[in-house]
Amino acid sequence: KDTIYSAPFLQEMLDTTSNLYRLGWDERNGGNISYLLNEYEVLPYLNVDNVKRTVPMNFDASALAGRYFIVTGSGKYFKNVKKNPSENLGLIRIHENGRSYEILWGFEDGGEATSELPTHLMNHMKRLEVDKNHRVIMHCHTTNLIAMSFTHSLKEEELTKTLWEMCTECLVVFPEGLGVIPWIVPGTNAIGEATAKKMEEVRLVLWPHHGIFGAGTTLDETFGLIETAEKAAEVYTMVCAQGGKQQTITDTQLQELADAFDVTPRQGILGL
Ligand code: 2HA
Ligand code: ZN
Repeated sequence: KDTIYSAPFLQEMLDTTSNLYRLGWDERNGGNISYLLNEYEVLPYLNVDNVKRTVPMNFDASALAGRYFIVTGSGKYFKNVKKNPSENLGLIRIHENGRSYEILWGFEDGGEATSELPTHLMNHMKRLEVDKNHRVIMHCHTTNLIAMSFTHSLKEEELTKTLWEMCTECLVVFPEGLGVIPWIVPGTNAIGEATAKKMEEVRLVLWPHHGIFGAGTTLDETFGLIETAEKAAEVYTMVCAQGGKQQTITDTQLQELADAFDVTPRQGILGL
């Protein structure tokens, strides 16, 4: 077998975690990623009959039984992933019973998958129901989006509208808008369930005073989605610092944009 270090999915994880760290969105052990892999992508690198450890889960992930994921580790630092992938990342398979996962590679110092695994797996299950190409769940601590969760309305329509206004790209990148859940203790099944419910309609869910969850078909696309929303939030921060809006993209212009790029803006946002 080839070394797993030559696997494209592993290199992508190293690049993505490094980029997220460099952007300042994954301080300390902040943030986590899970990336659904096809068995044929894993087989060139691993003997998948060689289970190193099995870890129980206290929720039902049977819809993902037999599926493979590369995931970041609980308590691990994105800063360190590139220099030590096999401690900070793991390749897991969801057990047939849906109640545990098997570690096939990584987490070499006895580690386990991210503390946000309930949210990740619940989101994967939900997104796969609505998008057969779905593969990635990404969580990070985007500075300006977190800041906006203190200063801006948390109504999804109002927050989405502000982000759409801040950068012309936004409406095209996330026409379905952004979901917002209440503040809930992280790492719990409850926050996973609340987030997954939103993921039925949207690919971005804000955890107020904490961070963002994004979903997508590739690491690049999911990262790009989060980057776009965070860029808009950064512009909003500067607009406020400069004294507030004097003009903006109008609702009519936003609709023209949607028509030009053939996207459907979420209902109830544009007052047309
Ligand atoms: O992994 O970001 O939400 C640490 C976190 C928890
Ligand atoms: Zn977090």
